[in-house]
This record gives sequence, structure tokens and C-alpha cells, in this order.
Amino acid sequence: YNSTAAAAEEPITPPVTVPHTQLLINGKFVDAASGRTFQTLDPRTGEVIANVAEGDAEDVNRAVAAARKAFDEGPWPRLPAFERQKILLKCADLVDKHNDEIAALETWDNGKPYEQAAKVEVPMFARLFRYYAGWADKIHGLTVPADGPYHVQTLHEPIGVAGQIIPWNFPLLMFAWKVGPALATGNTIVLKTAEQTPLSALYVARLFHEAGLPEGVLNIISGFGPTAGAALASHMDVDKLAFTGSTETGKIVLELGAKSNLKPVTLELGGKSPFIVCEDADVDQAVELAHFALFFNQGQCCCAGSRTFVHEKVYDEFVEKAKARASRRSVGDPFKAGIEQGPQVDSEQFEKILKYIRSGVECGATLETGGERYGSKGYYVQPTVFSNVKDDMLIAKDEIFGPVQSILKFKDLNEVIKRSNATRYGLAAGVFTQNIDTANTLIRALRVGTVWVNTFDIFDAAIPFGGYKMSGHGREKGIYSLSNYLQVKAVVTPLKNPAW
Ligand code: TXE
Repeated sequence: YNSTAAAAEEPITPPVTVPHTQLLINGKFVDAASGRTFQTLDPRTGEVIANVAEGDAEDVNRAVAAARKAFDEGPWPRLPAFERQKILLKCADLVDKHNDEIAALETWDNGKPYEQAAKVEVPMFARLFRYYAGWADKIHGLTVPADGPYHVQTLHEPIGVAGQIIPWNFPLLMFAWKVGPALATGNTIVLKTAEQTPLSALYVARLFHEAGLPEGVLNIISGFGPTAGAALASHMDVDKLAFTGSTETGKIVLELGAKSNLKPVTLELGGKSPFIVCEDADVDQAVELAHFALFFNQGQCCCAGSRTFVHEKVYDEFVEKAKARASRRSVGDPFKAGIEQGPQVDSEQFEKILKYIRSGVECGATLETGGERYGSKGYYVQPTVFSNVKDDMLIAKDEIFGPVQSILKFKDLNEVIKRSNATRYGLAAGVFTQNIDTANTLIRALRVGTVWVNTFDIFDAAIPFGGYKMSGHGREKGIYSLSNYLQVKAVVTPLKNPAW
């Protein structure tokens, strides 16, 4: 690495200014009740982008009261479903119209390549809202053939006020995965963004109001986890909680939900997903896909293929080529065209990753490439590859959440199944083989919520996503996500003339 390259480069001026820094409560931008603000930083430099209102328990109370009123007094939950659908479609249209500004805010706050934000993530955000708009007028109950002279039916009703807490790795997409199904099914929302990335949600939520979303239906609180997040999770008037983040914080919010009003909680948590390269693999293709599976989004993906298991027959060739691929990865200012990897989101994540890299070296894994910070300012990390990684090393057990690939060797299928499953996580897996029997065996044996075969990170709106084991509870996206936001009411009426 030419580690002075990034340092010498002056960051490109982001093609956008910051439109909103206040909280969004009851359709209006307002300061925090305490008047406090916090800084959101540019991960390219560590410099301040903006001072953002810092919501805490009092602001959460205000937002929940607004959401409660919007739910109890309407009109949102009681609008004809096609009216909700029209508004959601308009939200998506406005997002399309402002695609580039939204993408620029996302890159500025998060550090992800602008091309990725502008060409993939913002369009996917709009697509998710169109998908959920499609569901809004297709929420059906059942007619139930019960014993006895009764007419029995089920009504699928919105659950009420949804509290949603999202992370910083995909601020917009996590917003869409949670807000989309909740709005389509007629709920009202208080969403807390991650403290690292508060900006894009405020922008899109304002557009949603322009699209006709009634006030109080979608409230956005910027702020920290132990204050604003905990207040939301333990609020007595929040009917449902959805959380994405670390497994450790997932346990906290589940407990807060249980100790307050026993609200149902869906959790999308950490992972240590295996990516299994079988002996019949085309090594070049496998290297490219495994590289993408790990390094995409600076390695900050809950489902990152962070244990690359490679069959011993192709192991040495794979390691050589994986090293070469990672060394070629273009790192730099995420606003620059052609950049594959920007900075990590903040100094905490940056330090955490460097610590794991040191632990890999100390435990005796072979550092093939990378291993240090990239440049001298901001939170850039060199694309790093370790070979000779053993299952009991920390780098093979913990979620690193950075651009660090760990390559492990295996001999046979039963062994790799056992080792793949020997983790507290169960989010996803990648399988790379041309042999249909091998693929089918792995598909069924792996204890994970998603198996990608000869592909990875396909996040279509219709495909459910979620984890087994300590990777979470419940599923987001697709048809399964709707039930997170619906109550089922059984209705029984006697039949006066059972003969008919
Ligand atoms: O996560 P937290 P952090 C993993 C990843 C990362 C690690 C730590 O390994 O390195 O977690 O990241 C809010 N009550 N993932 O510290 O704390 C917080 O404000 C209520 C995987 O950022 O889980 C933020 O909005 N809320 C993950 C959200 O929880 C609380 C994505 C996530 O923060 C809270 C992110 C509390 N007591 C990190 N404490 C994934 N599954 O994709 C924090 N929060």
C-alpha cells in the first residue's frame, strides 16, 4: 500500500448541504427539549459535518404521544388502504427525484462509496417502498371453518405505535426495512437513528410529509442508545419494538421491552457468516465473490461472509488470488468515481478493527496483505487478508465488522458443516459449488436465515431476511415482515340458521 496516497488527497466537497438537523416530531422539525446537540462527523476526516439535536427520554415521550394520537385518532390506520398505498408510492417518487442529494448525505455521514449509495441503495430504498405500497391493499384475514354454529373470521389489524431503532451501516435501507412494512399495515412510528448517521433519515422523512403522510405518523429521534434508545424500548405506550444492531444491545432492548409492557420485539443482530468454497470451484470466480461477500460496505455488513472456508485442494491458489484481489481494492475518498472502499464509520469501529487485526497476528494467523490504517486521516483501513486462520482465534469467532478476510481450510463436507454451525450466530451463509448435491446438502445443514448459492448479498424487497440463534428474532422484508406489525383478531358470531 502507498499509505501516503489518501493522506495527501484533499477530500472532495460533498455535493450537498445539510438540510435538517432537528428532531421530527408530529410533522414538525423541533429542537430537543433539553436544547442539547451532538456532532455528527465526516468519517473521511473526523471533522464535524453538523450539530444535530440530541433527543432523550423527554423527546421520546413527545414523539410517542404524537404517534399515539395519530394512531388512536387517525386518520392513518383507518384510511382506505389504497390511500395509504398512494402516499407510499408518492414517497418513493420523491425519493427518486432527490436520489443524488440523499445519496450524497448518506455517503458524507457514513463513508460508503457515493456510487453505491446513488446507484444501488437509494434506488433500492424507493423500490422497498413501492413493494410495501403493493401490500397496503392486500392485507387479508381468513374465514375459519370452526366447529359449531358459528361464523368465524380473522381481522388483521395494525399493532399500534411501533418503536424502531436502527444502526449506522445502512441508514437508509434499515429505515426502509422497518418503516415500509409498518406504514403499509397502518401503524404509526417513532424511529431512532444511529448517533453516527442521523442525516439521511431526516431528509427522507421530510419528503414523506411532502408526499402526504399525516403528522405524527412518522417521528424521527436522533440521539444515543442508552438515553433515547432505551427510553423507546422501555416506553409503556410503544406497542412493538424493532431493533437492528449488536447482539449485546439486542439483549438489552429485549429485556427493556419485557420489563416494561412486554411489547413484542423483533431483532436483527450480528453474524459470523461462513462462505464455503468447495473443491470443484472455479477459483477466480470464487475469489471475486468471497471478496465481495466480505469487503462490501467496508466490511460493515451483519451478514458479511467473514469466515471464508476453502477446500484444501484449492486453498493455496485461493489464498494467493484473494490476496491479490484485496491488494487491488481501490480505497479512498468515497465521493471519487471508481472507489470501492471508503472509511469506516467512526473512530470506535476503526479502533475495534485494528485491534482484531493485531489479535490475528498475535494468534499466529498469516497476514497476507493489509493490516494497517490507510492514509493518515479519517477512518480508512487497508483491505486485509489472513490465511491459516483457526476456528478458535478471535478473528474467526467475533464479528469484526471491517475489511478483514479470514481464510480457513477444510477437508470434507461434514467437517465444514460442523465448523460453520459452531458459532452463536446464524444469520447467513454463502455456498460456492457447481455440484447440486453438495449445494443441497449445505442448504439444509446450515443453521442460518439465508443461504446464497453461487451468489451473495441479494437483498430483493421480497426476500425475507433474519437470523437463527443469536442473530435475531423474526424476519424483515417480504411477506413475513408484515406479521411483525399486525395483530390477529378472531371474530366469532353465532349462525342463526346453521342449516345454511
Ligand atoms: O451497535 P449498537 P454499535 C455490530 C458490529 C459493531 C457492533 C457495535 O459488530 O461493531 O455491533 O456497534 C442503539 N438501548 N453491529 O455500538 O450499540 C444505538 O444508538 C437502546 C451489527 O453501533 O447495537 C444504535 O441506534 N438502543 C449491526 C443501535 O442501537 C441502544 C449493525 C445500534 O447500536 C442502546 C451495527 C440501548 N441501551 C452494529 N445502546 C447489524 N446487525 O447490522 C445502543 N443503542
